[in-house]
Order: sequence, then structure tokens, then C-alpha cells
Amino acid sequence: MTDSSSPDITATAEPHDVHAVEEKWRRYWENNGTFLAGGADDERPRRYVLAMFPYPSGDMHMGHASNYLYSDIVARFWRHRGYNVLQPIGWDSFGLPAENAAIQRGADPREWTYDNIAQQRDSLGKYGVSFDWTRVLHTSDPEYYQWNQWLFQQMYDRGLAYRAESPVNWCPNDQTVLANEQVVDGSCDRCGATVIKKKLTQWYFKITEYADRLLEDLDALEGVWPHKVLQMQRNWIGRSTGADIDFEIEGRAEKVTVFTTRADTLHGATFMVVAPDSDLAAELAASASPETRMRFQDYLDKTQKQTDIERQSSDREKTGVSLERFAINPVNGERLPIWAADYVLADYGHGAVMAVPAHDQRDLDFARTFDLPVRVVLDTSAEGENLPDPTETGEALAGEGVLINSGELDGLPKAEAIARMTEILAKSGSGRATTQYRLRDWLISRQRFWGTPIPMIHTADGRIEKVPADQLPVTLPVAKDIDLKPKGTSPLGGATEWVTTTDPVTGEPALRDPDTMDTFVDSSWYYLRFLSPKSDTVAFDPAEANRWAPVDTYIGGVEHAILHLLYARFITKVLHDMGLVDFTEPFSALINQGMILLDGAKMSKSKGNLVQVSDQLGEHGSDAVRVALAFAGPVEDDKDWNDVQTAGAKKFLARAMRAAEDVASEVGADPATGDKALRRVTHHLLNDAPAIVEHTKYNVLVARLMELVNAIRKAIDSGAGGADPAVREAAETLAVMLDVVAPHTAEEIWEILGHAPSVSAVVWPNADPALLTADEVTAVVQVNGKVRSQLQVSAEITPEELEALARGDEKVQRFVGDGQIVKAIVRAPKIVSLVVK
Ligand code: ANZ
Repeated sequence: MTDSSSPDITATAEPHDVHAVEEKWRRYWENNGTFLAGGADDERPRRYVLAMFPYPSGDMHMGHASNYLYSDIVARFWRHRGYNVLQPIGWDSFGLPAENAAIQRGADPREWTYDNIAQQRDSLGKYGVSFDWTRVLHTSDPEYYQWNQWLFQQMYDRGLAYRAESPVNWCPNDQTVLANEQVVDGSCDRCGATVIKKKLTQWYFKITEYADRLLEDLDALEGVWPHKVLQMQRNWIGRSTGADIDFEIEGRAEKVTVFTTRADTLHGATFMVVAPDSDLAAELAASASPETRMRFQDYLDKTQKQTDIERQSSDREKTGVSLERFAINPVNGERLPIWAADYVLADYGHGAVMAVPAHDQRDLDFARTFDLPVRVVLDTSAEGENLPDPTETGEALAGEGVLINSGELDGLPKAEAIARMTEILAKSGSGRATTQYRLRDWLISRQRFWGTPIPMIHTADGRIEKVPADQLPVTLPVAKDIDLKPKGTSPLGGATEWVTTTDPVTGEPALRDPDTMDTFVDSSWYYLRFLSPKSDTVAFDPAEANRWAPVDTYIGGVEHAILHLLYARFITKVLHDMGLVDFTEPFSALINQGMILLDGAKMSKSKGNLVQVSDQLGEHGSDAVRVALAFAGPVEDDKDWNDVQTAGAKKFLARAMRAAEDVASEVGADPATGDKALRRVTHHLLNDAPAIVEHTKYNVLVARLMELVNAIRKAIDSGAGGADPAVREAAETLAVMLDVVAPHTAEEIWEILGHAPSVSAVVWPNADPALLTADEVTAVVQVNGKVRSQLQVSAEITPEELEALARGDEKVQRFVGDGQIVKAIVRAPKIVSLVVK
């Protein structure tokens, strides 16, 4: 690297002024573009390292600090392995907190957001992360969000974006809809309010069309993504294979279909249950007696206040309303009473189930509550045992068995019976094999201001048209002219001037769509924008995308295990199908870092227990914070800030610096003649470090660097001292490795050792295999219980070799004399005990 602004060597006169040293190197990196990714002509292999971009909710806290430390270790590591590394940074800067803060303070969400970004940017800069700062993006810039609008219209053209009315999750506090993924244990993941269901017309992305691929492609990520995350995604997609069965309903022309995974139990169905909040329940109730109608309405109101989790939990009392109607079992013509009950969900399967109380626990609980019949159709008893009666025991008969009370299925084992029944139903036209998914389409419209406007137009005669390309982007109006308070409809709808537009077909007045997009749309493809951050003609250049992406290492919290990662995977597949990228998964490897806690609690703004990055950097300097965090424990573990040892880290760095200052040999001095013990430590580290870092054992790396510093100190204080060329070799190794964790100190050491910056570009040398041989140990040889000789042997010597050496040893032979060795007890590599007679 050419050095146009070589730091003044005399500036190292006070090497322990940590802030001055760190400032000096940051300026150097900035002036020299040290961490800019190499262009298309760079022949080194490439690595794309990315930490999940921050939301600008305030200044950075130590949770952020650990995230960006780990990504920086990975990025710096690959540079030292000879790679062309890209590590960009941006801000996920649309979203509710800005808007809520703005409402509370009467400020502009834009100002709040960009002030916070400036603060975070300053902290990240001082932290010394090796970002390519020329690629910064903010999702709230029109230069970025115009491409969300492009993406939306592309999806619309492909039938992947559509509008539909359906029951949606509604946060009564934030007055906006939420995606299923944003409802955590029945509460809004932003504000914690209990989420209710509401019927609304909204925009959706058709992620269900990709359900199979999203599920199946997880297998290839096994081993490179945390298994837990893969499992969470699998469960979220929730593929379930079974059968749809059609039931005639007395007095209704159309049949009702239910989804079941247990077609084998059809003979055991004794009633039918429909979700109270389904269209079917409303329709059936409408023809019931006035009293039942009232009871039903009352029950529906109660149901709508329950979360899906509450509704489905197994340990609660079953409730329901009989709808006074009957379904006909297609295999035996039996009349099954129809009930509405909240444990059946409107938006899974068909919102109706055939209830088989003998074999399904919730159906059994319900049957026992309302005194409905129970018929066992699967004998699950072990040989010689009696089959328990579920009505009495209260326990449904789950598990394997053979069919009974089921006509021609009798005697078949469960799996065969499922297949056989599905066949029978298919033949008679009243059923078919099918697959259900828990995954729902992605609801992307939000009734909020601070997001990407949906680029669609509602015409006076009820058509929906795209905003024409020459009118894109649709930018947000100025916030101060708008009432941002949540009132159930989008604030943009009240911005008369903004919302009024013209029908692109007729030229008549029309209205813009007043909703904005879920911010997860922004983060579903941002990793591609970093590759063409300045383009105003395309969202990203496919050639750049295929050169750099997928991201080689993606780092972030496990809280994004489902929503963000699933959406990014989905959009990547869509872009692949559009022919824009030649890969189908966005992130080749994923690292989840643990949380940084304070006094055992998660740091959060609302709890007021944030440890701010800027405070810590001001107090200790960046490198001490970085070393302390890296040393605090395994990446994936939660760590309490109280256990993070900044003082110890500072001492270690000062010690490392002093060791470098004591080096007295010339640059290029041949270490071959130097202290062998020290050389061994150095070369073992050279040998081990790549695997240590690749396996994310950053705490181990710090421990090994500490060991190296101790070994250097020991060598300096004894033997040939600082003039020993092995000391230089060790100190240089220290600099090139310390760089991944404590880059400012590493640069300083590298300079102290007489090298030109930057150490970040130095490829790690290979270990000398000759110095990796096992260390020697002293073995003692006893003859008849007395130590008679000592041998210097390899620590890895085999018992046979050691015994042979002992027998051949001159001193030993003297003590054996004319006697006979009758027994040899060997404990390699330490002891040989000979018994002589
Ligand atoms: C009859 C039956 C008998 C069932 C039996 C189970 C055991 P998974 O595996 O999650 O897909 N079900 C179907 N739709 C439902 C809805 N909207 N709300 C609540 N439950 C619903 O579960 C499929 C099973 O869940 C289906 O199979 C159905 O009950 C129930 F011994 O049908 B089963």
C-alpha cells in the first residue's frame, strides 16, 4: 500500500497514550483507503463478511459492539489469509421507533433517525471496524427505498404481490397490522401490547409459493448455519402432509373440507369443529336459533380477544357453542354435530376439523366437557394389555397400533391405514392427499408513515394500477405537515396533497396507496445493494452480485432466526428466478452471537441499562474493549458486561507493546539461531490460529496471544534478551495476529518493529513444521523401585520405544548387571519401572 500520509514515527514517543495511538491509526486507515474492497481487477479470492446492519435507535451499546467485533475479526482474518475482503455497513433506518419518538416529542422522524445514525457512525468509526465506508446505505434514503418500490412492482408483475382481505394481526397500541412473525407469544414484538385479530384488506407477498424450496434448501445449510436456526425455520414453515376430506353439510349445497394428518381415524370422528372466526361458522350460526346466534356472537367476541397461542394451549378448559347443524361422515354416513370452538384456528388448513376424541387430546377434552361420544378406532395397547378407555382416563390414545371399528381398514397398522383411507376417499371423490403449511403469506403493508410508500394507485372506478415508472420513486412527504398519531389508518392517507394523484390510464383523479412497507422488505435484499451502492439505474448490478454474493459469513443475533432470515432467503430466490442472481441462498454461513447482559438482564433502552459504546471507548480505548469482549467467552454464549475485563485487556495490550519495544534485532534477522522454546510457541500459534479463528474461538485466540506475549517476555528477561532474533519473530507474529482483535495496537507494534503500515495487509506466514514436533520430556527409569536414570524423550514416544530406550540405557544396564529383567512397567512418556532378579 502506498503511504501518502505516513504517520509520524515520533508520534510513538508516548506509545501508551492509547487514545492518541488509536486516533493516529484511524486517520491513517481513512486517508489510505486501507479497507476498501478490491475492484474487479483484484485477483485475490473474495470474501464478503457482513454483520446485520443496525437500527438507529440511539447510540450503540455493547451488544452492537460484540456483533461488529466478531464480524471485524472475520474480515481482518481473511485479509491476513490473502483475500480481497468486503465488509460494508449501513443503517436499517425506517421503522416504528422513529415514528413513535417523533409523535412523543413532536419532532420529525427523519431528524431523529439521522441524528442517531450520525452518533452511531461516530462510535463505529472510533471502534476501528474495518468497514468499507464508501458503500454506506440508509434504507430511509429515497436512493435506497426507490428500489423497494421497484422490487414491489416486480413482485406484482409476477403475481407475487397481491391484495386480499383476511383476519390479520392488529396491534391496538401501535394501530398497525403485524406479520405473523412479528407477533411474539401473542404480543407485538415492538411494544409488547396484546395482539388481536382484525379483518382488513392488505398487501401480501406470496412467500407460500416458495414454501417447499425454503424448507428443502435448509438441508444444505446444515453445519454452516446454527442447527437451532434451521430448526426454527423448519418449524415456522411447518410442512404437514395429510389429506383433505370433504363432508356434506345437511341443508347446505357445498361440502366442507377439513385437513387431517390422520385419515386413518375417520371412523372415529364423532363431531366436527369449526373456528368461530371463520366465514363458515358465521354462515352456519346465521341459520341457528336466535338464542344460539346470540351465544355464538358472544363467543366470537371472546375468541377475538385471545391469541392463537392461548387458543391452542392444551391445558385450558375447553369452550364452544353448538351450531345446531350436522355434517355427514363420507365413509359411514353418520351425522356429526357441528360445534364452533376456539381451539380450531381460522387460518390453518380449512378452519375446520373432524374431531376424533379417542385419538386427539384436544378433541377428547372437548368431548368430555360437552358429553360427546368417543369411539376408539386404533388399538394402541401392547400385547396382553387391556386397551384403556379414553373417556375414563382422560387421555387420548396416541401412538402406533392397528385399526379397529373401521370396516375394511380393520387390522391394518396406522401408516398403512392412512394410505388406504386416502385411496378410498380419492376413489369416491371425497378426499385427496395434500400438504399444509404453517407458513402464511407475508403481510407487508403497514398503516404507518416512516417506511417505503407502496407504489400503487387506487383509481376512482376501483382498479389498482402501478405508479408509472417515470413517476418513481414515490417519496415521503415532509412529516411536519402530517398528523402522525396512530388512528387505524395510514397517516399518509390524511396527507391530501400527497395522496392525490392521477389515474395513469384515464387521467382522472385517483389516490395513492397510503400504506408503507414492512421494514423487513428493506432488509430482505440490502446485502445486494452494498455491491452497487451508488447506482441510480439498477437496484444492484447482477455482475457485482454474482462476483461477491452470497455473503460468506453473516453475523447477528438469534432474534432474527425467523423473520429477517426467512424473508431474505425468499427474496433471494425470487431474484434468482428473475435471472438477476445465480445463487439461491443469501448467506453461506451464519454466526449467532450471544447477548451482552448487564446484571443478568438484556440491555435495553426501556430498562435504562445500556452500556454505551462511546462511553466505554472514551474510558478504555477501542482495543481494550475489543480484547475484553473477545476474551469474555465463546461467541454464541451470553456474556454479562460485569464479567468483561477491560482492565485486564488494557494491561495485556500495554505488555504486548512493551515487549515489541524491547526487540533489539534488525528487521529480517534470521530467527533460526534463536531461542527454540520461544520459536516453538510462535510456530504452534502460526499453525493453530487459522483453525481457531475459522471455528470462531476468538477467546481462545486471545488466550494464545497472551501466552505468546508471556513467552516473549520470558525470552527477553533471560538468555539473549531483546537481541535474540526469535524475539523479533515472535513479536512480528504477535502484530499480525493481534490485528484481528486489537488493530490499533497491532499497527503500532508493527511500526515499532520497523515495518511500514499497514499490518492489516500482511499475509500470515506458515508455521515451520520442524518447530511443531512434540516437546521433549524427562522420563525416569526405576530399577527395583529406585530411580537409576533419566532420559530426554519425545512427549509422544510410544511405550515400546520408551521401554527399549530404558533397557538400552548404559546406567540402567549397570544396575541390572547379571540379573534378569523379569518385568517392565511402562507409563509413557514419564516412567519405566524395571523389576530385576
Ligand atoms: C383428525 C385427527 C385425529 C387429527 C387425530 C389429529 C389426530 P399438524 O400436524 O399441525 O398439521 N387441525 C386441522 N386444522 C386445524 C385448525 N385449523 N386448527 C386446529 N387444529 C387443526 O396438525 C394437523 C391436525 O390438526 C389435523 O389432524 C387436525 O386434527 C388438526 F387422532 O384430524 B387431525
